[in-house]
Amino acid sequence: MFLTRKLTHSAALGAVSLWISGCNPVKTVSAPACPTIPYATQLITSATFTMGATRTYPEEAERVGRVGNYDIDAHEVTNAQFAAFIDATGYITTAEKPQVGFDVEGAAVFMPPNADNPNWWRFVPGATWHQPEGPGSSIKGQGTYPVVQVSYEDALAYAAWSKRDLPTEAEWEYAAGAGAASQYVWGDERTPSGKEMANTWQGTFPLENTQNDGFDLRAPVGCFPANTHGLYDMIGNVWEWTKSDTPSSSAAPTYVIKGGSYLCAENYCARYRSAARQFQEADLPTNHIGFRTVSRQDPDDTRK
Ligand SMILES: [Ca+2]
Ligand SMILES: [Ca+2]
Repeated sequence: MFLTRKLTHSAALGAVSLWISGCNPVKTVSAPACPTIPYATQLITSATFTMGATRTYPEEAERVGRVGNYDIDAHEVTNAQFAAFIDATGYITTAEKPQVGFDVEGAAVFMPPNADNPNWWRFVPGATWHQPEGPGSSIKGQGTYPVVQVSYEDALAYAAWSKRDLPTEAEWEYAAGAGAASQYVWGDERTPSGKEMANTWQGTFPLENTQNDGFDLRAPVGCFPANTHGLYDMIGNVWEWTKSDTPSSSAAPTYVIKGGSYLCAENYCARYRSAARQFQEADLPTNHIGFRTVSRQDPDDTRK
């Protein structure tokens, strides 16, 4: 059953309506085998570079970016890593507390629109990092999948516990783009020789996902080729929080998220590029945003 009234509005997600679910909305997909990627970091050396792009969205205007020396997680923070943090600290995530505008625990979940509800983001009571699509879903057997349903505060808390930090947008973009001038970090073709290079959406969003890349939702980290810095899933799989805030008209502060997700398609979003950016309310967890962490040689060096 749907409640179709709009209870809140997110700058990044558009209208979000309340979903009262008696069934599990998750599709079952036969996923290809993926190698196990051990936790590792990659060292990035200081640079001044061109951030942004001129050929796409206006918010990506070219500007000078600067980074110091830092290392960055080779893959997105996984469910297993996040579970270790929860076990060690007893931390309670944002989604596990009553949410602003809804007054119950839960988070935003993507669902294809239908005749009853044109919104594709719906607030699902009970959706959390350990049941990302709401009651009935689970992360059992998904320890190597990226954690989602984490707010900015949750991501920052994990980073602090691991004695690391979230990347600035410049740190993230430099590590993702690796200086590439091409449309995609791997070249100007989205699928060279027909090969999917990242977990995105194939088909017409939001109605048809052909899953040519093998995944309807998230993929285990490291299923797709690493970039030239040895970093996996910088493009696609899940969006990633940065600690770069942005001006916002919403009540909550907003931060830049990077890299696009499994919901980015050619006909919508298309933000699976290093320059792409979106602005996300800090307190709105969703099932397509995760994060990775960095450690700076000089902890105070968050130059822009
Ligand atoms: Ca996919
Ligand atoms: Ca990603």
